[in-house]
Amino acid sequence: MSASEEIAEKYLGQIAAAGDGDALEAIRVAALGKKGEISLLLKTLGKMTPEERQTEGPKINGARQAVADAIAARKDAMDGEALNARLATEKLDMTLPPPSAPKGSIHPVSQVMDELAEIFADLGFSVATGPEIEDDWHNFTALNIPETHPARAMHDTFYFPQTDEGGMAKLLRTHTSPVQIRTMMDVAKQTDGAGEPIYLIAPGRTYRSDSDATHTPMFHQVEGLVIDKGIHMGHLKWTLETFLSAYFERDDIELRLRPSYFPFTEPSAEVDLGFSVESGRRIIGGDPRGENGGWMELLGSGMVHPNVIRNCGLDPDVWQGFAFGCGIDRLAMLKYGMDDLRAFFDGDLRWADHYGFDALDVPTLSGGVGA
Ligand code: 2NL
Repeated sequence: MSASEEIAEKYLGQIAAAGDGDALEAIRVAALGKKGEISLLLKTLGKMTPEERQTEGPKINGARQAVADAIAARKDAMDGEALNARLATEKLDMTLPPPSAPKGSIHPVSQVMDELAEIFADLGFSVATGPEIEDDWHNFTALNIPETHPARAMHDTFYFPQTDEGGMAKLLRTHTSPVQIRTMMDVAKQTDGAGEPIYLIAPGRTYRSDSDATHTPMFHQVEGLVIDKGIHMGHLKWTLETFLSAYFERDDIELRLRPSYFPFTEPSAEVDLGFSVESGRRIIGGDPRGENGGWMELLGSGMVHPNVIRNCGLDPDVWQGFAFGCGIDRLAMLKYGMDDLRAFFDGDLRWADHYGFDALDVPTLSGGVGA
């Protein structure tokens, strides 16, 4: 037996006897490592005569290959044994709960929209929706907004480059009022101008070319509209008080109406909500005239302008009504305590987890949390 064959024989014996992966690795280093016995033997080939190399080369290389193959085979066998051992001893406990899967949550804006729909449903209002891409007529003209009004300016409203077939400017609605305009026009059409009572809220996405800490280019608005006979400001104030008491879950809500101006209402009123401080925290309700109490502006409202009722094909001498508009994002911030409007639209899951509502455990006004 040549020297290389003897060396190979020795290592093959050790490999067969190796008890674990560490022992096998030690054998590999001793034989095939940088300073391993077989590696050193390979280096001697360089100093041999061509004849010697021709006979010794294949032997030494053969030894190297045989040891390398044996190590690989032994390693495979060890892995197989380890797997068999695990399969024989380990058990799956099928009664353990599964790992939790990522779960979505209800966005606070959607939650507030649901709450609004529920509160106003109790007052006999239905929910109306309409297109977000509107035209000049439904968004401005029908609402008695003059051609020269600043809200129509390019820098306040997102206009589309093309007009519609009739040459009318197309835009992203700046409020949900066009939904009410469409509803009133439909009612006028269906009743041949005779009209019938309308009680609705129109929640949805609205757009204005505006962006800072308190304004995002897309925001959510809810508008309310009542059209009936003999409607007056008293109905408006009672409706808003009833709505806000239910929404903020307080029976001591106070409202302050301040004279204002909107082209689509006359008279118009800005509505302030009274707040006070309870145990160091600012809360809606309580005594706004007390220490640290005050008023915060919440919504705009008024009696629907006769021109608007007429523009929709109804007779303002027969039908009167009130309307109001309010930011939903702001309503959510006040009730659930968020401080930065921009976070509403960042899509950060950590924020949603913190403020969002469990999809399977949504608080409802009728049932409460966990109902
Ligand atoms: C505000 C003011 C308001 C309305 C919206 C309205 C709609 C029709 C007719 C008359 Cl179809 N009025 N909507 C009325 C008063 C105020 O919103 O400050 N919103 C955030």
